[in-house]
Amino acid sequence: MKLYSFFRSGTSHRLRIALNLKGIAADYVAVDLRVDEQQKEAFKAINPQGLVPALDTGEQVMIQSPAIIEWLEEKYPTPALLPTGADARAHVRALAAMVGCDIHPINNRRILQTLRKQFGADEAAINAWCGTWISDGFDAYEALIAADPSRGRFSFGDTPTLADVYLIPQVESARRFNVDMNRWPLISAIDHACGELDAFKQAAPLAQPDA
Ligand SMILES: N[C@@H](CCC(=O)N[C@@H](CS)C(=O)NCC(=O)O)C(=O)O
Repeated sequence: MKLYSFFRSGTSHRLRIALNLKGIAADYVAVDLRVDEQQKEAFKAINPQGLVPALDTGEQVMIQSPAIIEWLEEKYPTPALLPTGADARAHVRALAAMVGCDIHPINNRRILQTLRKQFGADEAAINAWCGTWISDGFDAYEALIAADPSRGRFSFGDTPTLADVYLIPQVESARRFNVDMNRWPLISAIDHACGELDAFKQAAPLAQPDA
């Protein structure tokens, strides 16, 4: 398999974690977002959306990290990223969606570039923008996990799930935008627990060949 990735991309990071948790190796192909390589014809032939990640399985090229991670879960069911039981699965999927649908997309590079270029935002404004939406999402995430009797060392239970796969890259991004993580002790504890696992360590931005 070939993984088209950028070290600092949150969506690439979440896919790297999922691949590592499943024990699946993929050759790393760096796409440098700093020089807009994702917009070049060569990459658009792989993903016409001009976004990373993409996963070339040899049989097909897959895009959209949620779709790829669901494909991984179906194709390589163990270890499972979703708990058993429809109610628990809905809860874990909701936590993942809070990050994947409601925090990450509005802090994405192309949004920030538009804020800079068309709306004159400086770096302080960019940090404030990202801080607003990360804090809004993390406040709700922290409240949900605080209220969940099934919470263990991770977002749900004592093994990493899809929720952690989405959460950890967003914590990484929060730090990059100078968001003070002390406000969310439960999320910080989960970040610490994940940070002890090789699957997460090896997926970290600074562990990538293009870092
Ligand atoms: N919904 C897509 C989003 C992918 C995405 O936004 N990727 C970002 C990096 S995290 C990207 O390639 N950005 C390029 C740009 O903003 O121009 C997914 O989950 O795969």
